[in-house]
Parts: sequence; structure tokens; C-alpha cells
Amino acid sequence: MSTPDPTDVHPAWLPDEAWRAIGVRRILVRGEGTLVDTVQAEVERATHRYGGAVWRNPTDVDLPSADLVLALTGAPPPDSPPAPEPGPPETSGTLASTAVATAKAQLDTATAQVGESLGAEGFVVARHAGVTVVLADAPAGLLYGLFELVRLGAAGFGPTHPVRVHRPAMARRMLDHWDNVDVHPVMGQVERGYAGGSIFWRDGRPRGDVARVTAYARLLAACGINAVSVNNVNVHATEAQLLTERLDDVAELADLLRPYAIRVHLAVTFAAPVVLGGLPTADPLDPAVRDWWAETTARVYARIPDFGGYLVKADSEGQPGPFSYGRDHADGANLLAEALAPYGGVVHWRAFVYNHRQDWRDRSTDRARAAYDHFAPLDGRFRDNVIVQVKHGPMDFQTREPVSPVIAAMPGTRLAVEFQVTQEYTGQQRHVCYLAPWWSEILRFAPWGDDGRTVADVAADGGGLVAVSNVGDDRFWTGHPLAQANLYAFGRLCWNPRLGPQAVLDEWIDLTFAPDTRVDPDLLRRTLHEIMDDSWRTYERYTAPLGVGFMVRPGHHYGPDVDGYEYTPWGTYHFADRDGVGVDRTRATGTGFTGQYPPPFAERYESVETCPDELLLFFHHVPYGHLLHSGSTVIQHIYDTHFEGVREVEAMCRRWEWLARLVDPAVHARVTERLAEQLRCAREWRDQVNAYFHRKSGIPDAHSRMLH
Ligand code: GCW
Repeated sequence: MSTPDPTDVHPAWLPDEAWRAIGVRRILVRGEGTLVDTVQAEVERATHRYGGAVWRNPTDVDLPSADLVLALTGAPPPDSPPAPEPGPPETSGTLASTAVATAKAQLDTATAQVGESLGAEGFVVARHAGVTVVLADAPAGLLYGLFELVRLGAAGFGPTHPVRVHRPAMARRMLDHWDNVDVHPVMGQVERGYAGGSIFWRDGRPRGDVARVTAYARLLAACGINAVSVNNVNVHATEAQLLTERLDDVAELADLLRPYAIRVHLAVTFAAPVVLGGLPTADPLDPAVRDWWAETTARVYARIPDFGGYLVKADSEGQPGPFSYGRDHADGANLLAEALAPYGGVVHWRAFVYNHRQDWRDRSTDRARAAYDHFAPLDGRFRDNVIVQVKHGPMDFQTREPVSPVIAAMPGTRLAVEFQVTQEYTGQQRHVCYLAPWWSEILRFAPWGDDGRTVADVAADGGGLVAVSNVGDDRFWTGHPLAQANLYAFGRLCWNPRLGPQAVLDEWIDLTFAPDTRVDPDLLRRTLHEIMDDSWRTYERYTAPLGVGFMVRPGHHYGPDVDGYEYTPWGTYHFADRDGVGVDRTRATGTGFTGQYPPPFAERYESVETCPDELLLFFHHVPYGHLLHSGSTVIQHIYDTHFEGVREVEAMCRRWEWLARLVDPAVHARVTERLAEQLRCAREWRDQVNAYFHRKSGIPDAHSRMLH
């Protein structure tokens, strides 16, 4: 692959045009610190372009009137008006000072009512007497407030509106890069990466692309991400050294991400005391091992004082862990947590632990059960700076899975929920698959019943949300330009999980597709919605049916291979025979997995009567003639959805053609090329899945279509 020209990188959701409404203002910036410096630099860049002006911490009383103020609440307001009394103050200061004082008074009233302050990252936006005011208690809040204004665009400078308070739902909003430092012989530079090389590393060294990493940091801050883990959770020999002799490489990245309020985390190997420290053991209860982690961690913080913490994949898919020493995951995680605690760091300890050397003949072992079986009994034993990081489903980022029962099983543990923005199982950024509707469904899921807490609540009270990044050195960042929307949406849902996926898509469209290229803005918006809103369900329709999962080509996981994983050790089976298909995970006759859910889901999933159609084959083995709630039989549903899915992709292709004159030609060309591949691949899925089930079942299609 040729090296991309760094000047040619797509601006994603921060094109210059998105700054126009801000860039024409006369702006006061109030406050001190690195992040306020960033705010100033950002607005200066915009005003240079669009003709506005910026003043930082002005002291003179004769300030020119400003129409945008970005201020820390602790900073003295412009020309120091008298402290506001409740209600709009009667000051004779400039309009800007009046607006700030008014916003502050409104804020005080609002926070008194809610009983909460803005916190470390919250902010308010208000508009009063022709002045827009962003106030924050802490610098990060000011930065997020600025990006909210970017989102608002001209609407942020419209008619007066009262103070609006914004606070993130999740304290930590994290992306994990599965980036290798060395190119891995099988997995390449980025494991499960579909957007070229790593933006951090190349061929065993830091890539040193300051502009690219800074641009990335801006994009992440603009959608609310505040933590990044910079190397793969499968920690190989070179990557292990990032913790010790190659710590400077990590520090360089931390320096680039810090101005955008992003903290660096590092994936470490549990065997580090052996492979890096030369100790004979990594036993978590061994005092020498504890000392090694304490000393090593002290060195990390001496070099990177705001280091976020460690991320660990242990006893999983060949990674070392505490099991080698007869210890459990609480022993392992607490060891690292103890070393991090003095500095306020956290350990993200992944719950993705299962037997990947299963005998397919063994019908009693169920991979879906594994995370719960390993972790639920440990609830209450983890230190409070341990975050158990749970994949959202019990298997592995399939197109459809139930929510992981672990999320409801560990009330005494801080949990983070892990998503996969990189589209390993959802079309690998060659297929359009807008994932926010899927994530939104998961985040709104209430495992204890409709009146109970949701997955988002559990994450918000615990360790927040994490996702595997989909970014690489591709000029569009994500390979498929429309996959940028997934990254943007993940950040926004971390900030506010109640946002509707379509509203988030609107934000992304407005920011990304600059208004002056829109001949017909409504056509562009409508068409993108038509292509993207339901694209996850379209993908589901032409791939593995009814929640059964996998059926992908082993190894690279792209394209259909119905039996590809059927007789492998990975625990990913569908058990199709001539009579039926699906995995019996009931308590009555199957693996008992349904029993890991609290009522009502233990009951709802147990019965074929109440199990939702879309998860039927995840929980039950049923005959092909089984009647779904939809009124269709399982076999006819398989045929119908596969034909329908391909038709929907054909419609996507046609719709995208209509946009030829409305979007940047380079974006248009790239998406066109990807859609052609999506269509080819969707047809392949349709024909292989339909032919497979036709041959197995011998049941013809009710509509006599070609089944091959
Ligand atoms: O889905 C699997 C992927 C592996 C990945 C693993 C994990 C980083 O195929 O490539 O390893 O999940 O989540 O650890």
C-alpha cells in the first residue's frame, strides 16, 4: 500500500466549514491551563479563516463588544461586573459581561435545582442579549462546550435561549486500538483493522506522525472520547516493552493527546514481570511480583503523570494470566490495581475469557456461558480501581446477540461495556453498517425488566464504555467513509446514551458534509438516512439468521462460510441438520445459559414462545418449520430475509448514485467502490446461506426463487 499524503487526510466531522458560525464571532476566552489554550487555539484558527477575533483573559474595561464568551466559572468575567444576585443582573457592563453574569446566575439556579455542579467535564451553553456564553467549572468542560457549539453551528447564535446544562453520562469514554507496533505475521499492523496501517505505529517503531495524531485527538474530543489505549490487547514481544524501555514512545503519544483531554492507557501482558523483569514467576501473590509492578508503575507515572492505566487480556486466546499460578482473575486484576492506586490509575481487566480449544463433539461446553462462569463468582472481590470490561454480548461482537448476562451479575464490581466500532463481523468497513441503532438497543436494554436499570446505567455507575477503534492511516480514517459515522456515534452515545441513533446521524451529516457543497441539503440528508439508518438490519438480513451468529470465513472473518466454524475448537456452532438449526441454551434441555439472566429474561429466553424472533436460534434449536412470531417459518424467513437483504443493498447502490454531484468526488468514488463489493458479497451470502439450508432441509422456497 502506498503511503498516504498527510495533507490529503479527510477532515471527517471537523471540516473548516463546520467552524464558520464560530469563526465570524468576536470571542472572549477566559481561564488558564492547557485545555483553555487548546480552546483558544481552536477559535483562533476559526477566526483567522472566517474573519472574527479572539481575546484571551482581557483585563481592560473598554472591551470591544463580544458575541461569544467561553469562560471558566472560576475565572473573573469580562470587566468584572458585580457578583450577580439571583435573577438577571442589572449591570452596566458590556453586553458580554451581562450575558456571562446572566448565564452564571441561570446556571446557579439550575444547578441548585438539580443539586449537581457541572463537574470536571460539564458545561452550559446559554444565549442572552445577542451573546452566546459557554461556561464550565473545569477546562475540559470548556473544550467540550466549544465542540458543542461547533455542532450547533448557526443555531448556537440564534434567538436567546436559557441556559442548557450538559454533562457526560459516562466518566470514561474510551477507545481501544488493537494496533501492533511490529507488523504481526497474521494480523498485520492493526488486528482486525480495516483502514490501513496504524496511525501510531509502523514497522516496529512509532510512526511519528504528529499532525495525524493531533487531528485524531481533535476528532475524538469533538465527539467526547477521553481515553485511548494505544496498543493491541494481544501483547506481543515488542509491544510488551512499551511498559518499560519503550515508555518514551507512549509518553510521546500522551503529549499529543493531552491537549484534547485524552488520557493514554496501555495494554500490558500479565507475564511482564517474567518477560520484562526477568523474574521466575508472574504469580500475583508473590511479593517480588507485586514489588515489580509497583516499581514499574511508579516509573510510568514519573514519565506520564496523567497516565490512565492498564488494559489486560488475560487467560484468553493464548494470552498469559493468573490461571498459570492457580490464581483467579480477581487476584490478577487486584495486583495491577494495587500498583496503580497511588496514582489514581485504573486497570481495565477484560472478561473475554473462554476455552478456545473446545472439542466440538462436547455439547455441554457453551462459550456463551464462559464470561459469567469465570467472573460472576468473583463479584465483590475486585479493588475499586479495577474495571471489569465486558463485551456487550456473551459471544463475540456478532451482528446480533443477547446482552451479556455478566452486565447484570456483578453489582459489587465496576463494569465497563465493550463495543466494537471496527467492523470485524459487520462487513469490515467494506459494507455500510451504521451500528448506532444496535448499540442504542443494547444501552437501553433493562436486564432486570422494563422498570429497572439499563445497560447504560450499569456502565455509567461503573467503568463507562469502551470500544475497539476502527481508525487507521487511510485517508478517510475508516476505509469506508460512511464508517466514520460509527466512530462519531460511539463517542456521542458515551456522552449521552439516550441520544437517538438517527439524531446522531443528523449531527454527523451536518458536520461532515459542508453546507456549501449541498445543492439540495434535504436530498443529501434524506438519502444518507435511507442508506444508513437500517443498514445494520440489512446486514443482518443477508448474513447469519436469527441470532445464530458466525457462519463467516474462519481466520479473516469476512464473507460467508456456513460451516466454517462448525467443527473447530472455537465454540461457535449452529448445529444445523436436516431437521433444524440453532443452539439449545435452555435450562430444560440445553446448556443452561438462560439461567444466567435475572428474571424476566431467564424466563423469556427459556421458552420458544416468548423468545424474541431475532434471538431464536441463539437460544433454541428448532425445526425448520417452526413458526416465528412474524408468521413466517424459520426456513422461509431465512430465504426471504436473504433475498430482501440483497435487494436493500441494490437500493443503497442506486441511492448513492444520486449523490454523485452532492458529495466530494473522492468520497463518492470510495463509497461507490465499497458498495460494489458489498453487493457482490451480499449476493454471495444470500446464495450460500439459502443453498445451504435448502440442501439441508429439502424444503423449497414458497416463492420458487433460485436457491442453487
Ligand atoms: O473477536 C476476537 C478477535 C480477536 C481479538 C479478540 C479479543 C484482539 O477475532 O482478533 O483479539 O476477539 O477481543 O480479544
